[in-house]
Amino acid sequence: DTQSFRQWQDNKFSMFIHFGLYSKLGGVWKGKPVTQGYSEQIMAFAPVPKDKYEALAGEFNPNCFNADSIAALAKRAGMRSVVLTSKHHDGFCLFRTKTTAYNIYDASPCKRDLVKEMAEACKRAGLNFGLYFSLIDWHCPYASPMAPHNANFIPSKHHEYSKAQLKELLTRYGPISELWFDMGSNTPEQSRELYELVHRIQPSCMVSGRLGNDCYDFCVMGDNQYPDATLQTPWQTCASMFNETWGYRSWQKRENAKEKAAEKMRALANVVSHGGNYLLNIGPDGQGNVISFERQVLERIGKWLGQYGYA
Ligand code: JFZ
Repeated sequence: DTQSFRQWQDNKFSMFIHFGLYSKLGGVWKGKPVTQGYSEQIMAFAPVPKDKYEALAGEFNPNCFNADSIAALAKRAGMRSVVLTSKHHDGFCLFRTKTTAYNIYDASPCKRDLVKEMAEACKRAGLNFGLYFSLIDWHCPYASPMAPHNANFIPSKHHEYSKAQLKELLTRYGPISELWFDMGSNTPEQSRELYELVHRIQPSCMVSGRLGNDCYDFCVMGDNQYPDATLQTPWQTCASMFNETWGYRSWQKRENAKEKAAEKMRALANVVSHGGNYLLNIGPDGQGNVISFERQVLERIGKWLGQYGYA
C-alpha cells in the first residue's frame, strides 16, 4: 500500500551488510587470492569443495560482531535502515532455524543468532531492519545444482524449504522493512506464492524485484543507476564499496577513503534526488569487525550529510 511505500522510500539511505561464512575466507583459498567473481561467492569461484566449505562453520566464531556498534555506525552515516544477509548463495543461515543445522547457532561455536542481534540493535537505535534472502542455495540438497540459470523453476522441496525459513524470518524478528530476494529462477506461481506469503505475515514489508516474474514492491538498480523519468514504482540502487565484491576480501586495495566517500556521496545525491533509495554495502571481516576503510567512508558521508542537517 502507498503508506508502506512512502515509509520505505523515506529511508533514502541504508546500510547493506554482506556477512557469512565466506567472510572468514576473505577472498582467499589455499593461501591464494581468488580473483574471479565476488568473494561472497568464493565457494563457486575458487571453487571450494562443498564438504570443505561447510566444515568452516565449525570454526566460525565472529566474536567481534557487535550489532549495536554497527547500528551506531549506520546512524552516524545518516542511514535509516539496515539490510542484512540472512542467507547468501552458500546456504549458510545467519539465524537460528529449525529447517537446517547449517546455521550460525547450531553449526558454529559462537551459538549466536546474528539476525536476532541485528534486529534488536536496529530497534534500539530507531533504524528500520530488512533482510537479504538468496533463492540460490548451494547447501540445500533439494536445490538445483550450482548453475542456477539452467533452471526456470525451483525444485518444490527447495521452494518449501525457503517458505519455512521465510516464515521464521517474518515471525521471529519483529517488523522486517524489506525482503531483498535475490536471483529467483522460480516459476510465476512460485514468485507469487512467496510474494503473498510475505504480505500475509507482514503486510508492509517491501519485496525486491529480484524475486522475479513481476512480483515486487520495489525495483533494484546497479550502483549510481537511476531511471531517466520519474518512476511510479519505488526503486533502490544497491552499491558495494568496491565493484569487485560485496563480501569481505582481505587483499582488496583500499586506497583513498576521502575519494571513495566523495564518489558515494555523488551517487547518493543522484539517487535520492531522483526519488530512489541508496543501499550502500559493507563487508565485515570473518571476526565480524567492520573494516576501518569502510567505517571511514561512512563517517565522512555522515559528516557531509550533517552539514546539511540530514544526519
Ligand atoms: C547479487 C548477488 O549475486 C551478489 O553476490 C550480491 O549479493 C549482490 C548484492 O546481489 O548480485 C547482484 C544483484 C543485483 C545487481 C548486481 C549484482 N544489480 O542490480 O546491479
